[in-house]
Amino acid sequence: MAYANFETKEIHCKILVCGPPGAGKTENLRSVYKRSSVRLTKDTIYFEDSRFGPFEFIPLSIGQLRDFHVKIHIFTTPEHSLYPTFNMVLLRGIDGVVFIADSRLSSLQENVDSWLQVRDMLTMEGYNFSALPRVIQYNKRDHEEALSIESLRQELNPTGLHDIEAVATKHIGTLETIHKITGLILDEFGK
Ligand SMILES: Nc1nc2c(ncn2[C@@H]2O[C@H](COP(=O)(O)OP(=O)(O)OP(=O)(O)O)[C@@H](O)[C@H]2O)c(=O)[nH]1
Ligand SMILES: [Mg+2]
Repeated sequence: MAYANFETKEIHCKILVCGPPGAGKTENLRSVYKRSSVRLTKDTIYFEDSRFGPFEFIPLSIGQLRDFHVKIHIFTTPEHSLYPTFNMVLLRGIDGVVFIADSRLSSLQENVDSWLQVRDMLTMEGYNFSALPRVIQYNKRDHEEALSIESLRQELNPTGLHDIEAVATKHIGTLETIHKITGLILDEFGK
């Protein structure tokens, strides 16, 4: 749950970035980190070895909401993690979910399966999935094999969630995705 610290004037949100293997989760984090101006770590984070640990994580400052600083914690975890208990801990207190879909025709089934897995996993963790802020990103729009947005929407987004096109390798749509999910989380928080 997003929370406000009235002493430090900060709002913290936790965002899960998920999607099938190879869809571009790490590439998204790398791009968001590169494009964001306000960083919360002293040292540069390197994503060169995506297998450096059981999860990848970046903390960012995203801006102001009234007189509060909004800080977001974005993380992604490998689909078939060897650390189930660890994953369970990571999945606590999520405020919003970004699903990175691979736009290629050959990945369609994997996208569908992965999205269902995310829903089941979070439901098992006690979330009301349909009430959780969610954004779908159609990545790899530059790929010659990319399906039309209409087809992807039909398969992955029949209920009309917020969605966005991206080419993570060219930094297109990456930070916009994070802004979108953060906006949805803050709307909820405001209620
Ligand atoms: N053409 C193209 N390639 C992309 C794009 N985004 C990511 N890739 C490439 O797709 C491959 C997989 O990207 P990753 O970011 O490692 O995917 P991932 O979702 O982190 O994969 P796992 O960690 O294995 O689950 C890499 O070679 C990326 O450079 C894109 O928008 N367009
Ligand atoms: Mg990765």
